Amino acid sequence: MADIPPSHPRFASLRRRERLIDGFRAGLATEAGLLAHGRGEALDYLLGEQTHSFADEAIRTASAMLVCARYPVFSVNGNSASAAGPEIIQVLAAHGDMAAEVNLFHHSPERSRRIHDYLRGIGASHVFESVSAESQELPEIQHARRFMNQEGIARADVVLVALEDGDRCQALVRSGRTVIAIDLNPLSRTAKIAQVAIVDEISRALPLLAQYLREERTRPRQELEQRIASYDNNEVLRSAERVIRGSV
Ligand code: PTJ
Repeated sequence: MADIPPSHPRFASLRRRERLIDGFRAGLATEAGLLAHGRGEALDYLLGEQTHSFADEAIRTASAMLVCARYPVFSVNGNSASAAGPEIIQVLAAHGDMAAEVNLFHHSPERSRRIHDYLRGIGASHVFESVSAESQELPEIQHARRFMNQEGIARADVVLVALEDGDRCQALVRSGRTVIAIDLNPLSRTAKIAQVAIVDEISRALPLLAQYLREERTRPRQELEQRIASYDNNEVLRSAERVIRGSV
């Protein structure tokens, strides 16, 4: 990791960039992933690199959905593993019954296995790979993202996706699953299609999600269901867009 002084005004953002570069060098992320991260950085800059109240509301609702879920799965790609590996583990641990599944846009068996092994190595106990000998397929998508592990997303009722493309998000929703998306772009198809869009930087959002999961595991179901019912994703996206437009 480059030697960035903590006094640098954009220390946190530069550290996050270094994580992506390290992930790329370790073979977790792709070149395209570095570009996707740059787009995220630009949006995060416009958001003031902070978790806004609209994101907090989405994270709280996501926490309620994950607690109420029968079987939730965290869909992990090269960027999310690189940018937020330890924070993904925090969320899995805070939930207790949530699995992870490696699902890649630019799929290769080697990179999928590498990300799987990386997550296992840092503490994930239930990690699957979407592409396996007995995968099931999501209808409507042509590329490798259509595969679902039989023990993972194929069985899931709630899927948490991060830095995801719109086609897969849409196919997951159409398949009857509830989708929670983390995406810094409130205008993306993913953010609009997901039932809950967390417009926040992934490594900042996940520790807060882990905190809420720990606090809410024992809350009455009815209270959590009320929160889910009163959540308005369109309003959350409008608020995020207002902040972004207001800062340019
Ligand atoms: O590892 P792979 O092969 O599965 O590929 C992963 C990438 C991210 C390259 C692939 O899914 C992709 O091309 O994604 P997109 O379509 O560029 O979408 C990524 C979205 O995530 C964009 O809307 C970005 O603004 C957003 N984003 C980027 N970095 C972050 C982010 N959102 C939250 N936190 C970030 N750090």
